[in-house]
Amino acid sequence: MKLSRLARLTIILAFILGVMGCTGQPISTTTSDIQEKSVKGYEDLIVGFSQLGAESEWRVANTNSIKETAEQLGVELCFFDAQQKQENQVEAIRKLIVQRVDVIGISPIVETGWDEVFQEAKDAGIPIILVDRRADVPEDLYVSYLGSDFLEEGRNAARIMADLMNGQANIVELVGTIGSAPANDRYLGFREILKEYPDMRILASESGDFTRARGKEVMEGFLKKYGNRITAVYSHNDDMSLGAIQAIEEYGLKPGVDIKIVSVDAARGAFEAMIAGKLNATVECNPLLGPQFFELALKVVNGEPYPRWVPSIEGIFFPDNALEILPTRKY
Ligand code: GZL
Repeated sequence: MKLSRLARLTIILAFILGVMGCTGQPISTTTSDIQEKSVKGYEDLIVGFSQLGAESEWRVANTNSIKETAEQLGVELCFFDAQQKQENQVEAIRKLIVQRVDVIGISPIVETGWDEVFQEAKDAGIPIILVDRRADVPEDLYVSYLGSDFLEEGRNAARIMADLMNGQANIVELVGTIGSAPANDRYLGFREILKEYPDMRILASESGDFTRARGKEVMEGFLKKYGNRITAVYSHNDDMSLGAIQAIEEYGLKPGVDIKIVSVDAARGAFEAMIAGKLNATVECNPLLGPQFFELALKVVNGEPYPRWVPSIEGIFFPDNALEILPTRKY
């Protein structure tokens, strides 16, 4: 029987990946290994993870948490960084299927475009856990979501800004990656609360793609167009806020004073900016999801009960105690 080129390539890839563990270490296969253990421990787990990239302090901390926790628990981790490209995440899932991992974790860069490859994982009997970001797929294509309530983060940002600005503001908004769950929901949650404040207007809203560089560029454009009419910035993450701070200073205004800034993530850089009087509040979005992820993965693999959503534990931070809290921050 003549095999197609794709079939031949898949078999070769399966052989290579099959004898190489996810971490590149050969997996020793003895008779006892072949007889599946009834209940697995962390040291028996082979976990695949498709990370979207390394665009922000938050993402780097999220990756470190996943890798460090796998190391501590003795989990075989097969980790792929998609460098901000959805097609690389799709390819990673297909490699993890060939690798026959026990479970796949993924932080989908955008909400749509996952049905086909998630179905392939399901057909291969490999459960998918959504980590950090959600995907817009049928409920049966993933087993659980571990992450934040981005809508509530947006609502909290609006509540804080209304309080800070006494219900009167001309706001510019730095939006996260277009199409991503955090950007979509932080956008909606903010507007849901803003409806209660007729004197709080959004002058402009544009994506800075969660990066510091783009956040600076977009803020420069806002300042060019609206100048000191702007009285407040709502930024979907701290990296873009730090870029906006630079742009505001270069424009000749004082960030945190002339233009108030409310941000999301609660990364170290935000605490440093609050201590410097350049940022007014940050709504925490916790990236340290490693421990919760592997605990959930083990339950899924062992068929133990687990929730469809494991919410992250988060707070809201202000300048008044930023100096005291900064040393305790892990990211
Ligand atoms: C939110 C996460 C977002 C962060 C950004 O859970 O997906 O992506 O808010 C990061 O800093 O880039």
